[in-house]
Amino acid sequence: MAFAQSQNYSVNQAVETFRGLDVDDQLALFWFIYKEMGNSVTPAAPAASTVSPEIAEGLFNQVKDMSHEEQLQIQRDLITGASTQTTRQYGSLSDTTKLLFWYLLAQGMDSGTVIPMPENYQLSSSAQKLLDAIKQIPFEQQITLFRDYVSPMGAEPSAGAEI
Ligand code: 45D
Repeated sequence: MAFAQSQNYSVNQAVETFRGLDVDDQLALFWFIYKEMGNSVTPAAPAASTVSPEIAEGLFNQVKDMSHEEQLQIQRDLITGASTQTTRQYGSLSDTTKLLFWYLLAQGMDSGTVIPMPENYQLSSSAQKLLDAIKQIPFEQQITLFRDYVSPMGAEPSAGAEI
């Protein structure tokens, strides 16, 4: 389909397609994106003024200490928008801090503190197509895409209550 080759590739369209995938397929695709990005993220970091590393790390440290099953459940809950203490805390972060949190999770998978991808996991063909398309868009637009993708995840902190 022209989607992947299109010069006028739309970030919004990609985000919509991403969200339309099965929850597990979204997680797997996000993981493969992380693997593709390699070390290109670190240089972008100083550009950010709206990121709170301590807050992202605080939430990540909570998740790191949970069982693998709970870690996976939390990531699925973030995508589906289920309301739990963790997803409400996530919902109170700035968009860039949310992105940093996901980045820390992926690094945790690399270092063994977060549940790893099953071996030989096969992306669905629609997820694979989207991955191929995302690889072709410029880095700045990729960042916008990922930020738009993670921004509405999680749940609203409830008013007047503890998070
Ligand atoms: O058993 O300006 C499956 C900052 C199947 C700095 C599974 C930045 C079943 C400021 C569900 C697949 C660094 C924030 C298991 C910029 C099964 C700034 C598990 C940029 C186990 C620009 C799947 C940040 C799992 C960027 C657990 C660009 C999958 C960050 C988990 C990009 C996947 C972050 C995860 C990315 C993917 C993070 C955690 C791409 C994370 C991806």
